[in-house]
Amino acid sequence: MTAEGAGGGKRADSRATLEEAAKALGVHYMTAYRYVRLGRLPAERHQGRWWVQRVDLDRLQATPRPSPGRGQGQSPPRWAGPKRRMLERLLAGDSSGSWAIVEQSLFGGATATDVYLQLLAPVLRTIGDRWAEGSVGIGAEHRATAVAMRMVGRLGPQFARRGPAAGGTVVLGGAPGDPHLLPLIIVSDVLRQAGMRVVDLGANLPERSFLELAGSTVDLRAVGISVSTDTALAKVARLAAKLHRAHPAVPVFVGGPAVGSEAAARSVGADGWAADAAGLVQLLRASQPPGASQPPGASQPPGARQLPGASLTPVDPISTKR
Ligand code: B12
Repeated sequence: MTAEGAGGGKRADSRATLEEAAKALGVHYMTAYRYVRLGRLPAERHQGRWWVQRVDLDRLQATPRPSPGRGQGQSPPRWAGPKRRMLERLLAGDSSGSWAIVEQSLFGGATATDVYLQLLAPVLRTIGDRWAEGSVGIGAEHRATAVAMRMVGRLGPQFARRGPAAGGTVVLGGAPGDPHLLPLIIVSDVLRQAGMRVVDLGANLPERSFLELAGSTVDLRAVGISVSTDTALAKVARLAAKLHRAHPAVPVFVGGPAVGSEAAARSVGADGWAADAAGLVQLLRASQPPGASQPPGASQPPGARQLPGASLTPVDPISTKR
């Protein structure tokens, strides 16, 4: 432990910097900072640094973390309360109330990926279902979406990973004609957190631009197309066929609410499908051995694109012809 000033002796041992506290707690500095902001770890700021009392640090270390669960395996009931409250706050258009639920979840040990996949995405789907059945109006749905956009913007930096990303670049874009942007931000953040390099092309990209941008990506590893609306499916089939022609060795993955199964993805010519962003991470990991980037121009016969959990039917050149 170190301490500022010339206090020395007892005083030097009685305090720790927030960096030291984070290390002692085994958490990232930003997590420790969040503890301070949420009042869980008392701290004082001196000369630009945060200091905590050793006794407060010991107390926090002795307290079990009220974790809502980490990663994929947590039990749903732990998210039931946060989901219910998030639904209520989003439908009320309450930005700060919604963000408070996110902070509480992070504080309780959830990762930012958990917040996306266990909290935000399911709640947005509920809002969509309620809109479809007529119990939520279009105004409330748009207002909730605006709040969700702000939350995703605030969470974004948490997904940044230091160090080089291995194994090529994933190009991810929304289907032509499909305005849904949130799924792209969420999926690309989750891929980044998993250590992958992602180019997020955003929503509703014209086919030609999609092809150009994929073509100019030197180390293209895979292409992901997000499809939320059924009306975009025909364009996705066309785009997938063109991507296959231009990049025969590069798998094209398709997902989103308009593609609810592997069979549906297969019918638009995809090489693989996943129900959510975590599934896409698995698909990508399985599609290429770690560290082995595809040599440019390397080609495999279409039938050899054997990916676990992926659909493997080669693109039908007739039904998807230009
Ligand atoms: C917010 C929203 C909007 C916003 C979009 C704002 C924005 N900029 O993003 C607005 C209000 C603009 C909008 C408009 C419309 N919407 Co809307 N919208 C939604 C809503 C409520 C949430 C979308 C969202 O962000 N979800 C959160 C994300 C993270 O979840 P997700 O999309 O399921 O993504 C996960 C997986 O699917 C998967 N995934 C996603 N992409 C990919 C890609 C790959 C490669 C893989 C492997 C996996 C994968 O991983 C994600 C994370 O785990 C959904 C409801 C829903 N079920 O999603 C409806 C929904 C998508 N919309 C729908 C509709 C019908 C429309 C409209 C056509 C309505 C209309 N008649 O005007 C319009 C679009 C108009 C047009 N031009 O086409 C329907 C689509 C139904 C369908 N199958 O066609 C939905 C499903 C609502 C419903 N239950 O009916 N919408």
